[in-house]
Amino acid sequence: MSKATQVDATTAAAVVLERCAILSRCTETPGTICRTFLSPAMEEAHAQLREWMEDAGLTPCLDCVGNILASGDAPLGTPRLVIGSHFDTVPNAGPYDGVLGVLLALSLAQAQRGRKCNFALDVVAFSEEEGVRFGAPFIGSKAVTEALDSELLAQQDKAGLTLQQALEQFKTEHPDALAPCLTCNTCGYLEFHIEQGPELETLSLPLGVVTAITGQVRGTMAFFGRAGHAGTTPMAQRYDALAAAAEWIGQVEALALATPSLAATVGQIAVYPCAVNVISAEARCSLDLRHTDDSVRSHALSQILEAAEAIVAKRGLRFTWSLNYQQSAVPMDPRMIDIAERAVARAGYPLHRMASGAGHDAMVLAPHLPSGMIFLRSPGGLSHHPDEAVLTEDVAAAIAAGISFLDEFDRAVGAGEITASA
Ligand code: HGY
Ligand code: MN
Ligand code: MN
Repeated sequence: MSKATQVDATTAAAVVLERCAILSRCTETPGTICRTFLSPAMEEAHAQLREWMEDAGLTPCLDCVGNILASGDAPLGTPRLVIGSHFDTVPNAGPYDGVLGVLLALSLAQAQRGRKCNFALDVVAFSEEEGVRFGAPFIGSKAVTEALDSELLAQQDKAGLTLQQALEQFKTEHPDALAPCLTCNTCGYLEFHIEQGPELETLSLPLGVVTAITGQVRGTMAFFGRAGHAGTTPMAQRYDALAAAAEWIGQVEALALATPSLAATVGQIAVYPCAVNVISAEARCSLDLRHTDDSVRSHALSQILEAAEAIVAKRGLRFTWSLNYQQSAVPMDPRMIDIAERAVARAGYPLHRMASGAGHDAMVLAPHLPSGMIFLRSPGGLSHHPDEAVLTEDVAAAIAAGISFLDEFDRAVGAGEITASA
């Protein structure tokens, strides 16, 4: 292993975990972890990340969607590798989803300092991956790879502010924030992330190399009935929107249980007028539907919409469906998979290729850059939960594999297998 690999990965792992704990205190809800897009908690995290990025010898730049891209010093034209992840969270989150990838990247930048090689290492922290505030995920990584379209900019948060207005407000507060973009000559993206599922733990493996990221559809299903008196309206004469939604949610779950590898989740429901003694007039449900095979996912969506049609026909109600987000399954770059596998093996860990059931910024970068992901085991397969965990020895394994990845990537750039984008 190279000189850098002598870096005591366990000591470096302890620093990464301590920093995860520090960042978990940048939260909108003291006592739990919640850090949403452009919130004051995110601003606190900006300050802390910039300090650590400068300590690692990088130059951090804030952009006008709240991403921070921290660049390593290198002559103009040097090919660049970006390593990072997101640092926003879901509500009541765990301490590792996203931020662990940013802090592992910083640990590698620290280990890389002063090393002479064919590429420069940049670290990125994306500001909005979860889609909590505006219902649309990946705003941070989308902003650096493509323009944010007018439909996305018009999405509103709970306070009725559009994304466009929120970005204008942020720009006013941060006039030197740059236009979102990757440094020129960026030729690769690597993301470390907790698996967030049970596969690696079931196999007793510390690391996994991701082959593809599942595609997903997110939307809102709204049922419309008629409000009525809970005491005087006979059961057979009701147009109960919440009862219709409940029937539909049960059918969504049954379909997913009957379709191998399909994941379907109704995570939100809003009811109107939401009173104990009033029959519901409206019930709006979120739908998150995922499968690595786009045709299976789209067939499942048709079945879910047909189920809603049958339910409202039977009950004399109506429904509307609005698609909020659609993303096809995305394969990782074969060269990055190969480099990651060589790195994991060189670091002395068993190899395991796997698909990702969770979405990640790498799926947004992949159409623009050779992209790869390395997963760390999730104890209990738990994530999007305060008990989300990661093992110190697995963080040390990721650091050792990451340092080997830098060596292997350096060889690949030197051999012309990966070149700087035009
Ligand atoms: O929802 C997801 O797949 C990811 O955690 N944003
Ligand atoms: Mn997440
Ligand atoms: Mn994540």
